[in-house]
Amino acid sequence: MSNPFRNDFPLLNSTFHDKPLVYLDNAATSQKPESVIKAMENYYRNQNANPYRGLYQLSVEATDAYEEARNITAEFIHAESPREIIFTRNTTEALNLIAYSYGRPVLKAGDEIVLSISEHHSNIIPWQQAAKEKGAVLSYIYLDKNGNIPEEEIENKITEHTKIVTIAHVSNVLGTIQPIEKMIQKAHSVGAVVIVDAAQGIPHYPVDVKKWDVDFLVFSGHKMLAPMGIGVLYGKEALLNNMPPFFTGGEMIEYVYEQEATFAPLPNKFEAGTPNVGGAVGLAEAIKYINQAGYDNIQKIEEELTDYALKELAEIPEVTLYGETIGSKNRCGVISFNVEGVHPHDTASILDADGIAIRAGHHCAQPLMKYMDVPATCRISLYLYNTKEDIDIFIRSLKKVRRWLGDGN
Ligand code: C6P
Repeated sequence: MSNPFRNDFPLLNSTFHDKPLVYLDNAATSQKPESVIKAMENYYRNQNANPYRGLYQLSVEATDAYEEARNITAEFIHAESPREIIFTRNTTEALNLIAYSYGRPVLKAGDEIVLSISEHHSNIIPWQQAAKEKGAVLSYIYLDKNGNIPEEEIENKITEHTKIVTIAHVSNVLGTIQPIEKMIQKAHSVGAVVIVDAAQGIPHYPVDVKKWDVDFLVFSGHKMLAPMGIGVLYGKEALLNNMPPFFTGGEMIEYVYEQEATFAPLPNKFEAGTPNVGGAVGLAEAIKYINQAGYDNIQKIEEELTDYALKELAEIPEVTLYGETIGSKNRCGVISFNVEGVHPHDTASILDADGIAIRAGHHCAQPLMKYMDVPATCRISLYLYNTKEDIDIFIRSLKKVRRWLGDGN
């Protein structure tokens, strides 16, 4: 069956090394549909001005476009109010903001920050830094052999010492979907605050911050069809109101005196400097695209392709697969693997020569690599525009890798 979305993505019709592009690195960043590219072009052609600062019509229009993007984002994740949506550059910046403005003021010596061993470096290092400064400790939740968080780990690690639980909804290495609702309930029962890193979740699964009762949630636009340079921090209004600003400067103030300043109300308090209006416009259009495509349809395509790719990979004897098994409801189309006797970088280079884009390396998750006892993995990651043909081309090329580079051939 032909894919109903593929033709909306101009870059997918290009060739690389004279071969049609097979793009299987969606966990790193997604391609952008024509509608997002056009919306941004329209903004820069017809509406561009510095928002908030000008009293002239064009600046008012830029402000309106930016605030409309905030409203659309708030509705998309079911936030109570657009004031709870802070635009950042990306997930990394949003996590740093929380660690700085929420973590540092509340943490004390002996407090624990609970996180999983599969977190991305962006959800580890900001907490290491905050913990070092405050004498707090990072307490890791370890995974079972399929990459799931076991229930006992939630029970044992989230305790009365826990002040913060910070967890990725979906692992960027194993594609495992973690039991965040259970973790939120447990964390709240001990009075801890929960941050969900939705960078790999929100491109594929709907988010309802109210239903989850999550305290903070972060994601990047570029992994969900929007441009790079725009990200989102959601925070409950009461928490955000009590937090000091992260960056300071223009437009985040109420009044500036020679020796001190008062700060603007939400969300401006956390958005110092000229914002990325074009990026926010692109994000709003990406949200419209996802809403129109429908998460159900996105998941249906991805589930079929994930099962197909796992089945094909499992039939290659030299391939080791990591993460949940075929047919599991606990995983998405992020698939890590290795080819026996071949360095992942070599595998990726050979595939690249056939026009196939995959990621190889530690995927910014070195503690997980150490836990899995592998130096690196190859990773394919799927999105709504991928096809069975993409997988077939990938598998054909992968079979060459072992023939060319594997031990004893
Ligand atoms: N993972 C990957 O190839 P930024 O770079 O700020 O947009 O996103 C950081 C980030 C945070 N959390 C998770 C779970 C992620 O997967 C990522 C980004 C990409 O896996 C690039 S390293």
